[in-house]
Amino acid sequence: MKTIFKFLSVGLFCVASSANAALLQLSTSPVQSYGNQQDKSSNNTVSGNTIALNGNTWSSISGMFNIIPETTLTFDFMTSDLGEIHGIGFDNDSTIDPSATFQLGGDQVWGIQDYVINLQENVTYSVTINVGQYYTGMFNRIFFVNDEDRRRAVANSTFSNISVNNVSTPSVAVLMALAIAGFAFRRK
Ligand SMILES: [Ca+2]
Ligand SMILES: [Ca+2]
Ligand SMILES: [Ca+2]
Repeated sequence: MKTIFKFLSVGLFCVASSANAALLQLSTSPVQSYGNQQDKSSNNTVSGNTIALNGNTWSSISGMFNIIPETTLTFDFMTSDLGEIHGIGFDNDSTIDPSATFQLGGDQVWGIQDYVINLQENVTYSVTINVGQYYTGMFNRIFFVNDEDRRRAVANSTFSNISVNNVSTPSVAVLMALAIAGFAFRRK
């Protein structure tokens, strides 16, 4: 009986933990140019769950993204050379849209401003964006902005550990509570 509860609680804990973590496998999908004439260099590198953009680069990666009101987008962000716009968002075409772009920083004001950070170079920031509170629906690409309109642009952006989370927090909380209850029961 004790063993059953042990497996049950461990199982529930795993479900609770994994339900909210869906790391994007970026390298399985080709990177596309985004922003039409905005994308000047298309200089990006992708490996695993990391995309790095260099110069004046706007890129997107195809996928099926169902954004519901509870959806959050989490990732780590780092730049070693600040540009004009560092940002991220979801779209269904390659035309730029400030209402879909969450700006993280840079010295040009553009897009949704609620997640702007006073970015310092060479510092990694863990970011969580409540995307579903801004827009919902099906989107066929996630895009990344590294804007710097000058010759020999040297700005860069690195996004890693990107995950789109569609499980509402209460569901996870309930599963966690069940798992903890399982552990507590087992201890008796
Ligand atoms: Ca530009
Ligand atoms: Ca668009
Ligand atoms: Ca610009």
